[in-house]
Amino acid sequence: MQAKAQLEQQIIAKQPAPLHSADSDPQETVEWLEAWDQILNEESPQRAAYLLSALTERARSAGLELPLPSFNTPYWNTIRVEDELPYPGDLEIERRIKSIIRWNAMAMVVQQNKKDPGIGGHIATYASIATLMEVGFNHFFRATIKDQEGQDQPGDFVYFQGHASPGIYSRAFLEGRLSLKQVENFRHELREEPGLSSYPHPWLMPDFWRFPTVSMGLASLNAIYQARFMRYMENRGLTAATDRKVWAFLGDGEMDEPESMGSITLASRERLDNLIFVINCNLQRLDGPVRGNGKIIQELEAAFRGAGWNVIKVLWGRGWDPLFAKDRSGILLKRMEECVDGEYQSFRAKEAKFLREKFFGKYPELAAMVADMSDEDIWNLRRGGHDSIKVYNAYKRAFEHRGQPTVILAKTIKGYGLGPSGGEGRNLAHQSKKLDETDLVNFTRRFGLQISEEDAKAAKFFLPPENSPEVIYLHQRRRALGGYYPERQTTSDLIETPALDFFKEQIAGSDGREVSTTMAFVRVLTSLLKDKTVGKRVVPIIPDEARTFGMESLFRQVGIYASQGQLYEPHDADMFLYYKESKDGQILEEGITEAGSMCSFTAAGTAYSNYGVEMIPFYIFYSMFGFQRIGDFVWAFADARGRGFLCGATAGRTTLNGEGLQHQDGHSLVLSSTVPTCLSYDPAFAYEIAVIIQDGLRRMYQEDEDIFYYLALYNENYAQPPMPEGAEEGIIRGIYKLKAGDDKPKAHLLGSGPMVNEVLRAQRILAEQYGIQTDVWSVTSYNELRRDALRAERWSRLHPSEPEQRPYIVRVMGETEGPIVASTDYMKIVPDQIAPWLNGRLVSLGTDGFGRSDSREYLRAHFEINAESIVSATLSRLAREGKFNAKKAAQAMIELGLRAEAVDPASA
Ligand SMILES: Cc1ncc(C[n+]2csc(CCOP(=O)(O)OP(=O)(O)O)c2C)c(N)n1
Ligand SMILES: [Mg+2]
Repeated sequence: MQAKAQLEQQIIAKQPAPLHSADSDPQETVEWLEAWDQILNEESPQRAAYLLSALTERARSAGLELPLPSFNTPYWNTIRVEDELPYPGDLEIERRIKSIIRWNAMAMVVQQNKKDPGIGGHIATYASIATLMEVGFNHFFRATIKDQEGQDQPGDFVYFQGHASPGIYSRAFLEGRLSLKQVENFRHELREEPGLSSYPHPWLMPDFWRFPTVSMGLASLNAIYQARFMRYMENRGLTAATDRKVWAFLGDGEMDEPESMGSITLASRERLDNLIFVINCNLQRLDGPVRGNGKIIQELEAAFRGAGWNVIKVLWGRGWDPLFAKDRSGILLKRMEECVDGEYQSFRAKEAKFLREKFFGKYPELAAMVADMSDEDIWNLRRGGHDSIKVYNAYKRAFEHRGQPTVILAKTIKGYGLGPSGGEGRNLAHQSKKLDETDLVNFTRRFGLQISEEDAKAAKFFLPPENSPEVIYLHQRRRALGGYYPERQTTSDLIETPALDFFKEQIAGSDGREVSTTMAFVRVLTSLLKDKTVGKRVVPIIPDEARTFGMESLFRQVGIYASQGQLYEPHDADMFLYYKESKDGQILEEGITEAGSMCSFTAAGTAYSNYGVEMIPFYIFYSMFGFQRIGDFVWAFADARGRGFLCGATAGRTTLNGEGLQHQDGHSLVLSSTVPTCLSYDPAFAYEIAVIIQDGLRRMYQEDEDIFYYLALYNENYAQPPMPEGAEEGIIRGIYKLKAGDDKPKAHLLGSGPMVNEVLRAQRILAEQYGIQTDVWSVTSYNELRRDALRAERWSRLHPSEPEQRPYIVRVMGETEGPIVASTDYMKIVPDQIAPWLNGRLVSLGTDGFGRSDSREYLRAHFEINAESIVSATLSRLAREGKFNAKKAAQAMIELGLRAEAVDPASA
């Protein structure tokens, strides 16, 4: 009854302004309100709420324009005190465990910065999120779970707030999973005993971290797509359906990254009730407040609620409950609502006196409410995110909620408990790496740690004995939750991948039929999808460009994944290739989101570790909108040890022609070359694609290599020749001889992608018009050639007394003579990658500069990569070497239509 009265008071205090500002009949208004109050008090809040919504409905259907509903609830906890469940754990012992973890997390950073100033690390973030983490670790994060058949399945997935990593390490240290040496070497990864990586990096700690998160915004988007992919796997029958959850712990400042909020409607549309966001609202980012002049929590609440999420706010700790209960007039809520975040930060950055005066003191009635509380009591009024009971209740609700994803907005304090030198609640909190001795000692007192003053001042690690109640409890809890966390599985269910004869069609060539490499690739994909072993594991991912790439036949063949099936009859249902959506559809048709598609690629490409099932994603995108647009996600994919094929279609700055400057890609191969585990290929022919994909499948899914592929795919149609005898090795390693000249060559022409055709044409012109014989080579990967050469060179450098290792490019081209002219639809720097091993013989022709809309012919002339430019470059170079008459070379330029004074395309 008391609670209802309290709610009533609060609701009245919150009453919105009337529709018409002047109340024309106050008496009538009061009657209505009293009638409603009666329902609230004598029936239930639910009934009262129902009647309100029924009235609203009625008003709408009568055509009244009502004010838009607010997506905000008052600035208080979503879960009412009377609805709270009791805490299922031992609060006191959990508090002690948390205090030890807090201490060691802080000590880890402080120690490192003492011995190595500038090594960095963060203490304030974990200090704010510790309770949110610990309630999860003790009661929610399951390492394994049983499916309906009683089989062990991988448990929940947790995306940790990256720079809270010291806290996660600190817990693993207390669990005995990390050694003292390891924590002493936090951020010192190159020391005698491998240290701990700065942030969650599976590449560096493959048994520990699963998800790279520290680049702001990655976690949110990846978590959404992970939760969606989890359903995809279940709906396609590839994994058992469980109640496994994806948790993402995010910073409030981090929510400003467009990626953080960019796909939240996907999560609600897909009804991802396996997804829980916990936003650590400590009201601060790196430089200062997230929303000094507003309220980040209210802003996020409205946005998430508007997007269809279940929102749970955890703002105030237990200590506030009696104050709310006393608050008959709603003055406390009023004060809470009128304060902006900048003020909330000051309340914490200063002392209790300030809080009493500035917060409570503003209204006498409010000041009276805390008059009998000591300064210490006031100071100990906690925020919700620091109260285990409040946090537990929010998690439990989120865990049980059905039909929507949940976001928990937890109000915390940055640098909680670290004192002034640790930056508690202060703008400098994020950068603080050290605590002064007073604050170190205060820390131990504040959290009740049994650490001597001397040890405290030295920020020594504190490890209770194995048989201490804390350690015993810790292990018990983890056992109950199926094991330790985080932990990354490295075993996978490797599969037998197809041999090369599976790709007969591509190896045999197109018999004169003109097809593009994109079409050839689609044929490969189609065959793979039909294969008994690998077929069901293939995940085609497309951001709304299937028709552009000629892939629409796949819609019908394997269906588009739609969690609800197809609720309508498609207009093209009577056609053979209709737009088929189904619950077990295989294609992830993502719509226009390259970043989202990349997250699907990541979920699928790491499924071998996360779900124990090897999946084979092919993500086909507009090559310009891949690496350059979403490069950070690709980098994280590599860190996560992802496997799969990225396919940059409509590749090449002149092969995709009419689209102009923003679309024509001449540099994705440069960008892809920067990712250490990415193998970049620029194939010219169908059989090259077949050989590369066959080898990639073998290496990734049969040999268990943590690598992935980038293939440039073009849309120019030409006859696809059969594969020359014995070309496989060269195709994989990066170069093979495609067509020898009739006689000993005077020069060598390198081509990749469709430029191979220009190079072959140049070979004919050189022979027929200028009597120069050349050999033509197809270069499938300059980047692989370079990497091989760098490896060989390094080995030789480190083994000066042994015979030198010869790089593949040297073995292939070392004995040849004469200039080497390369033509590529990519930047000159792509062929230049092998220049150091060609003794100054290389001339690179490429597409440096902005693209233009025009025909291929004009574009290739403009960028000086066409056959005429190749011929001219060869003659010019031969002339410089004294092997061709210079005047004739100049004359040839005129014959070939080249202009010496043309604008340089690199700066045009
Ligand atoms: C994309 C990106 N930009 C910048 C940074 C640098 N950075 C690390 S933490 C941080 C502030 C984070 O604030 P918030 O998300 O509120 O987390 P808090 O530490 O307050 O919990 C910034 C800017 C980053 N990690 N990633
Ligand atoms: Mg923050």
